[in-house]
Amino acid sequence: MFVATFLSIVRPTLRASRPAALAAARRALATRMGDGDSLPAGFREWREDDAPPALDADADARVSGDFGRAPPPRLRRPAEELAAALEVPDGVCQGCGSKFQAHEESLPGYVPEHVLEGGAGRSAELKPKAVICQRCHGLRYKNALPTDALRVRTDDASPAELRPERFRQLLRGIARKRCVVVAIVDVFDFHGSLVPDLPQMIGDENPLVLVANKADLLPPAVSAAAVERWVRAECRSVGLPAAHSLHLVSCKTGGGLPPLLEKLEGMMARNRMDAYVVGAANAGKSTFINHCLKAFGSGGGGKAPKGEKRRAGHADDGAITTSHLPGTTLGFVRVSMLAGRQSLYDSPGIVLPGQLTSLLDTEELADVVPKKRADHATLRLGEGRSVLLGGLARVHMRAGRPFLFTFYLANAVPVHPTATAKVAEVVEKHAGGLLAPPSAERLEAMGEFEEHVFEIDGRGWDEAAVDVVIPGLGWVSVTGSGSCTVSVEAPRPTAVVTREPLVAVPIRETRKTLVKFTGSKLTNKRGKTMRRKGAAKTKAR
Ligand SMILES: Nc1nc2c(ncn2[C@@H]2O[C@H](COP(=O)(O)OP(=O)(O)OP(=O)(O)O)[C@@H](O)[C@H]2O)c(=O)[nH]1
Ligand SMILES: [Mg+2]
Repeated sequence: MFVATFLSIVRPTLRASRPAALAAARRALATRMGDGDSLPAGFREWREDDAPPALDADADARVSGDFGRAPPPRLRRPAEELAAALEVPDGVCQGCGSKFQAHEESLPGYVPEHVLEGGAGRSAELKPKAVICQRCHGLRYKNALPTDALRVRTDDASPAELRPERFRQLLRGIARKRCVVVAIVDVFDFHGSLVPDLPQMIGDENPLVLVANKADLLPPAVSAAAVERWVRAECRSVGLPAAHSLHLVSCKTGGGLPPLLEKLEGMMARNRMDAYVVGAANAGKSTFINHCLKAFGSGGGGKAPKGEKRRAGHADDGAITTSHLPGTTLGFVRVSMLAGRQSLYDSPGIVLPGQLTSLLDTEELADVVPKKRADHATLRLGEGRSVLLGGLARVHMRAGRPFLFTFYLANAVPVHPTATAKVAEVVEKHAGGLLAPPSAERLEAMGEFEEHVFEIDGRGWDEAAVDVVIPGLGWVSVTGSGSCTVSVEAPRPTAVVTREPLVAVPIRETRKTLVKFTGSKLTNKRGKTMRRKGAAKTKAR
């Protein structure tokens, strides 16, 4: 096994600026709690076959706060001055921006010849309804690609049209235009969705509107102001140019979008600028544009093809294709805004190689990309304990005092604690079954995992010390007193890193909702076994 590639030390200097009194109080608290073997109030020792208490029943009600369904934006102009509509040239798929072609099914834009002649080739007035390519049709209505060859990959095996390098070149052209750049990041996968060459795409002069999307997935107790402060600090630390404005939103529920839409419309109208929506694949760019279409007067609403159900949350006719597959949009898609005076462009997302999602197939992605807020689990792990995150990653408590580990992952990824000494045996026995995704064969194909080792200094039981991020999968927040060595094994080339905790005070939240997962089951307060949401998908495939 390949060991210790990435050593991250949580520097004591991070705490040096805090008031001395607070530090002393923490030290006193840590001492009262003993040498780390005793637990803070509200926690008890975890045993392998422990029956965990139930999640707080009203957690969902408390959560949404600002990120529930939002009212439409209050706009200062009459609707006819704002009218927006999807406008793609003839011969281009409005779902993904690819040029139509009828000769090769495994290339983007494929439409069978009779459809091309009957629909896509006709002028706008004659078109019965918008034709979309076979790839978009598969993603919209079957949640899958017609063929795996149509996937955007980071390796050189894929055709030129599907390579991230082509998309990067397209996006770099934006820097030469005078426009507003709307950069979208997925706040639940922040470090997996921050495009490193974003500054080169924005250009020096263009105003940047930063949008932290998927706020509906964050734990209930997190305040929007705290998340915004955290996003600003993280952006500064990776050298992103200062944003003109920052918005925490959920493009799924519409929460936080009204002020963003007002701001965007104002900037475009005042400066007579077009706007480009950019970001990593899967960040939610197309979902955002579809919201703009709805808010400014033109939206989906077409019917699903006969015999096929319309999927909730999926784009329909009159909208851009969205899906959990990274690399859905393949070209610029234009939306005319402000009654045709300006344009808003969707763009292809960048598939980043360090993201675990780039290794997964569509079925696995359906499990791993979170759709709704998960039940976040907290476990206390001592030396020699490990937690298996489905078959996709393993967290090991290598040395030091026991710490609390809070797992922020999609619900369909099982959190399975075991002894480190038994990991190989448990993986061998349960791969593809209890420990799915992925299937046993796909796990084999992922090859040897790489181990990343981190030295962690605790900040006491009331403040998370660090987040260990597995880009594309989620993160583990580590809390405790003293120090410990933690390692994470994940398939190459997943870039496991540490960062300042997003949820700074996880303990108070998780104390009430302490959940311990064993495989795909959890037990409620009355001792009854409940199936975890999404657990049906974790059976052997
Ligand atoms: N929970 C949640 N899911 C979201 C949100 N916004 C988008 N999604 C989901 O995230 C996935 C990706 O959304 P898209 O809009 O296709 O993302 P994109 O940035 O256009 O992706 P590419 O076209 O691949 O670059 C879809 O499954 C969306 O339903 C959100 O605010 N909350
Ligand atoms: Mg898209």
